[in-house]
Amino acid sequence: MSLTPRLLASTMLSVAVLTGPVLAQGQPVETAPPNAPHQTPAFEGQTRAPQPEQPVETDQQVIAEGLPHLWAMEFLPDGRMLVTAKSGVLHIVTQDGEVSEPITGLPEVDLVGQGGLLDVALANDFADSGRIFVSFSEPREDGNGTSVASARLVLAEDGGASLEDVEVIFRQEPSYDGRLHFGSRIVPTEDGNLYVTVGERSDDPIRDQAQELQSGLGKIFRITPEGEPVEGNPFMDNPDALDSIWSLGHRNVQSATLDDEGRLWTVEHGARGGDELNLPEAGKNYGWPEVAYGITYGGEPIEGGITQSAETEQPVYYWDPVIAPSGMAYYDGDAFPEWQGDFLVGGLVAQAVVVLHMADDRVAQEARVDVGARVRDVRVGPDGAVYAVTENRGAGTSSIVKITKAE
Ligand SMILES: [Ca+2]
Repeated sequence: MSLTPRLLASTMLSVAVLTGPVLAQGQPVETAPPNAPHQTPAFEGQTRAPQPEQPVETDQQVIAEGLPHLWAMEFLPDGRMLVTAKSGVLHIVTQDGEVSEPITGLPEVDLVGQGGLLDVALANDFADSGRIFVSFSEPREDGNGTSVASARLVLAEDGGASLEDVEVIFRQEPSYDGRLHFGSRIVPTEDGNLYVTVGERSDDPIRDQAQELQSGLGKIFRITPEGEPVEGNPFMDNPDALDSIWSLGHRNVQSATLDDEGRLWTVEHGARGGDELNLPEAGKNYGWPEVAYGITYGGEPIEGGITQSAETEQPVYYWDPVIAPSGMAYYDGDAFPEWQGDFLVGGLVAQAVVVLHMADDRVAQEARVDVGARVRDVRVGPDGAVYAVTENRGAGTSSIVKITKAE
């Protein structure tokens, strides 16, 4: 019996992981006690949804390792992966794990705490324009803040690329001298505009600005590719509000994707026991920090410990304890028929790809594909496989893990 090349590669690089039903079927995948046991969900199924009857078994293969500390990834039309290194450069990674020279030329990033080069997205017309968007923590005279730049990615014969026409198109204001909660994700919409998610900069009291319409902290924005507010944004007619705001009352949104109807879904980091899935709608208030699940890192109630209010939107789903969400994808590939229409959410603390099976805009089932490392981003490849970017913060390195269905 001879080993096929594929099996050889698998032997060298990967560990087959069976994510089978280790726990009782139909029970929640989370078995740890909640941080806020006295809090109750607003409706049935808002947290701890049951596992599927038959969780999908997967194979996992490390296709690239020892990469610089990455934050995000996007597939190029040719199947290669464009990744952001937190230090402020891009790389292109092939399916064989070959890594390009650093692609330089982006604006300087403030590499502090959670800051650095963050998300990357391809413009809808990338095939013609080569246009990409990146988000990053921008050093400013009065601190730092999340900004978005646009650039043209010019692919080179040698497998690398260069950047041209680099321009900062959007700046979250105000700046703040902090290390935490920059967000962020960039989600191009079908009409070519962009949703941009950010954080509220974490510290009390600056975080209160998540509730203020004159402040860019703790918001989701909708902007044009030139960085202008999109006509029809919900607060355009309000002279006391930023025209670019789409929704408010967010904490630190590091997961975002569109579904097959073009609607934006997000997962944001909560405090201890308050990560939440939302379907952010125009002009609505998602509560932070006045209304939230969970408790503070110090174990105290958040603000008044209020979890429900008529003034604010309930999350579609929440996690206590947290998964610590990173990237997010809507699954529409062919390789996992069971996951059609599901959300795949990276979990830093969960060290897993969290699979949310949806029904009527609620989470009907939650499963987890254990990756054994902090998952920093999740994408669906052109082959329908799921790709997880992992991080080892201690070593400052990342890997890319390809997840396929077990044979
Ligand atoms: Ca909320």
